[in-house]
Amino acid sequence: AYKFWSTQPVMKMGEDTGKAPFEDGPIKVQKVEDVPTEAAPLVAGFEWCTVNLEKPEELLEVTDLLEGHYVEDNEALFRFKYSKSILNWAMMPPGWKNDWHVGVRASQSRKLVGFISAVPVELRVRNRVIHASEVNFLCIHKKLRSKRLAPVLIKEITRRCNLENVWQAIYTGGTVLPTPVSTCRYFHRAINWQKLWEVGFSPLPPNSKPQYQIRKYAVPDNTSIKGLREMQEKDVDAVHGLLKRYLKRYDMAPDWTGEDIVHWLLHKKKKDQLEEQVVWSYVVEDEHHNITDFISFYCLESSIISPGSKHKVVRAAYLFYYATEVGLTSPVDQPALKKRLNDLVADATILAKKYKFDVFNALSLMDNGLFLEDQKFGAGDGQLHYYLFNYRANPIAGGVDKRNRL
Ligand code: YNC
Ligand code: MG
Repeated sequence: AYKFWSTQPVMKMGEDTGKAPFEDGPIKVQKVEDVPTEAAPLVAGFEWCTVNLEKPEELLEVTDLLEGHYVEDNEALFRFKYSKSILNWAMMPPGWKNDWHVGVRASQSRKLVGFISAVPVELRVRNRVIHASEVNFLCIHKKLRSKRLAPVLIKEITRRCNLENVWQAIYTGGTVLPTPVSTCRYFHRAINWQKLWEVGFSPLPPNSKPQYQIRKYAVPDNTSIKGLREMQEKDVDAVHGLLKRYLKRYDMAPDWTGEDIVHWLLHKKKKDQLEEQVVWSYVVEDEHHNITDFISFYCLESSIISPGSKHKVVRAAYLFYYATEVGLTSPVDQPALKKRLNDLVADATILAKKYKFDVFNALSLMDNGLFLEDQKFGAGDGQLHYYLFNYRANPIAGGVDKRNRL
């Protein structure tokens, strides 16, 4: 098993369990001058390319490949549908490199049949910050599956990261590989229950009726936190400080600059009026004009695969970063924190409804265990495993454990 992964610098399955804590650190250390300057050849009939996402026609090729061939749920009812704007957002953050947008084309037809990407990230694991990359959007055309092409793509993105003196990476996925550093569960909060039921996403519980479910998931029209408003450019420093302090609570988190905050949290309305909004961020400004909280979510649609369906997509809001000062005393005032997070997420749900989302998704990470149940999120069947490449790390207590402690 794991013919490919057993050759890679990742922890072996079980290497981390039942052991006394060990020291976190790189698995193997290499030098840029030892990295091959050319890509390994692909099987006959295929060739490497670097995809230029700034060219609309190339961006479209990636959205098309992903729309037809990217991640599906276990029952193959839905497939992630990444829009052009979300791909721009996800693959072109500060410091992005064109070289890290790697494609495979069929030599004859020029058709894009494979893709993998990486973006730079300063990743803190416990008390060390790793200059790493985040690998995402690995996708192979359905007709080319199970031909051992994925390892070739993974080795090529590794080579291109190594050439830039990047030796560690973080990546996530639903499949079990050696070896998750943490594992989370997906939770879903219905907003448009009727539609979610019609498309087979939400079940009708035994002894319930559609009208009961609709009532259960109803949300008010207006938000309740005093001073809650859309985040603006002028809030960047305050949100940056707030998030830095809040993320100290966790063993693994990105170490963002102010520029990252702008990119990941601010919807730039003026840049392109036509561009669809990807991220929604809100702050709470108190009576002294201090920013005491922020919360954000992003939009990701899923196509409904069944051709006969009356609905074409499910529009999902994914809870993104948040932070608060409330209850963040030392020691933490758990009831105050819990109350505040519930209020923030309740308001975020109201806003997600206002912007026509069908469902609000969240993972069992950060402090989400403090509000998931009260805010009517239900556990989904999906898990998300977090992996580190070329880094040995003690397991990070996942949200799954946290959830069990509720
Ligand atoms: C996966 N998701 O185990 P072994 S997530 C990593 N991540 O290897 P083949 C994966 N490895 O077991 P197929 C993987 N899925 O023999 C499979 N593998 O050691 C491993 N699906 O290759 C698998 N996107 O080509 C096995 O398989 C080997 O044709 C088999 O292709 C796989 O983006 C795939 O789910 C996933 O498009 C491309 O099924 C294909 O099935 C597909 O015969 C739908 O491959 C879309 C999908 C994955 C989303 C994601 C993160 C990817 C991370 C990759 C690892 C990065 C490592 C760090 C590199 C940078 C280092 C630095 C510095
Ligand atoms: Mg293959």
